[in-house]
Parts: sequence; structure tokens; C-alpha cells
Amino acid sequence: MNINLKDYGLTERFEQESTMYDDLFIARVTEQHRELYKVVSKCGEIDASVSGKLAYSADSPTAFPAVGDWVMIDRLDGNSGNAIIHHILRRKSVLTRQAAGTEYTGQVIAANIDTIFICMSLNADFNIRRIERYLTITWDSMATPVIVLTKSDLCDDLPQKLDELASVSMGVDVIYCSSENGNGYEAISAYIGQGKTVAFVGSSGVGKSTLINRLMGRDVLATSAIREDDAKGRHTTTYRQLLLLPNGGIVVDTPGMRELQIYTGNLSKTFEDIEEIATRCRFGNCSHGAEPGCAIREAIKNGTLSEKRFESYKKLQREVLYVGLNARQLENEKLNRMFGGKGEMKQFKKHIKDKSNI
Ligand SMILES: Nc1nc2c(ncn2[C@@H]2O[C@H](COP(=O)(O)OP(=O)(O)O)[C@@H](O)[C@H]2O)c(=O)[nH]1
Ligand SMILES: [Mg+2]
Repeated sequence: MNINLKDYGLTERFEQESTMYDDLFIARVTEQHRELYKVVSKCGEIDASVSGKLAYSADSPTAFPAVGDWVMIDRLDGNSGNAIIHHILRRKSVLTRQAAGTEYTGQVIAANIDTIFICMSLNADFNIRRIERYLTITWDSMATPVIVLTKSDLCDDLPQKLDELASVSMGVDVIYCSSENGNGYEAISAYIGQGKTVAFVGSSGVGKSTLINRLMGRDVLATSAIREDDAKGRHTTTYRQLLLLPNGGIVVDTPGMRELQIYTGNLSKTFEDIEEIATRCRFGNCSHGAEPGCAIREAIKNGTLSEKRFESYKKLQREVLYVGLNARQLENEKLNRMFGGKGEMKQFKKHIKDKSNI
């Protein structure tokens, strides 16, 4: 089989980097099932697993290949067993989340994505705080976010919802669509083209798989309403998968994202408005508490900044800050927050000691 990897998104940058590795072949990861991968090379799809060296030197799960990664493999046909993945080429973008559990462990949702469609339904799922969370993660990934509001057929106050959204979506394109009547599909297609990789993220049930099936022109992915009578095996996906679209372009479905915890995030981009207002505070290190000349408090008072948005900013800021800290650092950080810094904490400890000496 002769495959043009440009259809799979191969660009000069990756091609260039691949020339560093003699005797290895470039391929893109299309599926991941725990330790087993599927990759596509110029000779077609083949099963692959990571080399012992790659696994050994990986200091975090994010150092393992993920769907969308460009990798270097040692063979092009599976006759002599699985291909071995020796290297991951430098990611152009990478979407991560915090893995379930308490420890700071990142998980790559997908790599080398150009456009991330953040999907939210216009009925039950609509929540602009959630959009802020998704934007924080997406801006950090280096992919371009586009907000896709789904199920517009089930919404009777669209202008109001769009208005609400506008207050948190500066600099981001917003599309609304319905798979009931096909509205908005053209707008989505405008972001999709040969060699471009897109991914759909959002709560389950918002219609991501339905959208992808429509773009594919056939039911490739299971959608939740028909999952029960799925016995025919017509639908396939419960894992992350990279699919080639019939009219060009590559799409990654991301099932199972019930809740998105932050691993790394970019607040400056998501909350540009707040960071801009904060530059006008009298004090550079203003905590937006009781200091005089606080531009944030002023903006909240005069209605140019919503208090809820500011609360959301602070909440996400704490998350972004905390996730990067180990247990010990976390404890220190909490104390710092409680006492406003090491100096105050020392004083407090001294105070306790003095008291207990009496
Ligand atoms: N009314 C309406 N229902 C939709 C629309 N898009 C998807 N659905 C339904 O919403 C349910 C969940 O869709 P699915 O694609 O599985 O969501 P996913 O979990 O995000 O992949 C299914 O029953 C779909 O038929 C839409 O635009 N309008
Ligand atoms: Mg789905």
C-alpha cells in the first residue's frame, strides 16, 4: 500500500526532524490501547509498541506516544512482529489533562492538533464557567480553540446564550450547529482541510460523535442514544482514534472526558480582559483584596467585570498553580496563602510559642 502521509498531516517540519534518524521510518499514531498502538506509515497501518529505552527514560505518562504523535518506527510491515516506536518527534501542540486520582499526573489527550473544537450543547450542558476551563487548557496546548455550540434545535434563547458566551470568548470563533437540521456544518467544515488535524472535546452527550459521523459521511463512531442496541458491531469507538475525513483532513475523537481536570493551563490568554484590568491596579502585586487603587474591584463595582468571572479566574489560577506542586510544596503553598507569606507565618509561630510559654 502506498500512502501519502501528507494526507495524515505530515509537514516539512516533521519530515525534516525525521531525517535525524537513520534506518527508522516516520509514522503517525492513529490509535492507542494501553501499551499497544496503531501507527500509519507510508506503507499503511501497523501495530506498534514502544521500545524499552523509550519506556525506561519516560519520566511521566506524557512522555509516551499518544494519538496524533509523529513517531520513528523500526519497520514498515508487521510480518516480523509489531513495529517498535523509538522516538516521538517534537510535538507542535499537545492537549493534556490531569489524570484521575490525586497525584500530579498528566495524560495526553491528543498531539499535533491544529484546531480544537470545544463542544458544548445549547441545552443542559451550557455553562460558561466550563468554557473558561476548556479554553484554559486549549490555549495552553498551542492548538487554536473554536467553540462549537451543539443542539441549537433544542434552544429557544440563542441570542441570550450567545451574549453570555461573548463575555468569556474574546478572540475565539464561535459556531452554533444542529445535527437535526444540519445548521452550522458548513462553518465547521471551513476549519477542516487536507493535512489539518482537528479534535473534538467536551462533556459526553453533547454530540461530538454525531458531528464526526456526519463529517465522515457514515456512522463510524457510536453515539450514546444507540449504544444500547449496538449489537450489530456497526459502531466502533471507545478509545481515542484518529480518522481520515473523506474530503481531506484528520479528526480525533476524544471519548470519555466526563470532567476535565487541568494539568497545564494558560490563563493569560483565557482571561486577557482580567489581566489587562489588573495592570491598572495601583500596586504591581495587588491581591485585589483590600488594597487601595485596585482596578479589579473597581471594574467589578462598575459592572465592566463580572464577579463570577473573576471568581472563576481565581479558582482556575489556584488549580493551575496547585497541580504543579508536590505534596510538600502544596502544604507550604497553603500556609503561605493562609498567612500571606513566610514572614507572617514565622510571626504567627512565634506568637503561638510565646503564648504557650506564659
Ligand atoms: N436534538 C439534538 N440531538 C443531538 C444533536 N447532536 C447529537 N444529538 C443527540 O445527543 C446524544 C449524544 O450524542 P453523541 O454524539 O453520542 O455525544 P458525545 O458523547 O459528545 O459523542 C445522541 O442521542 C444524539 O443523537 C443535535 O444537534 N440535536
Ligand atoms: Mg462520543
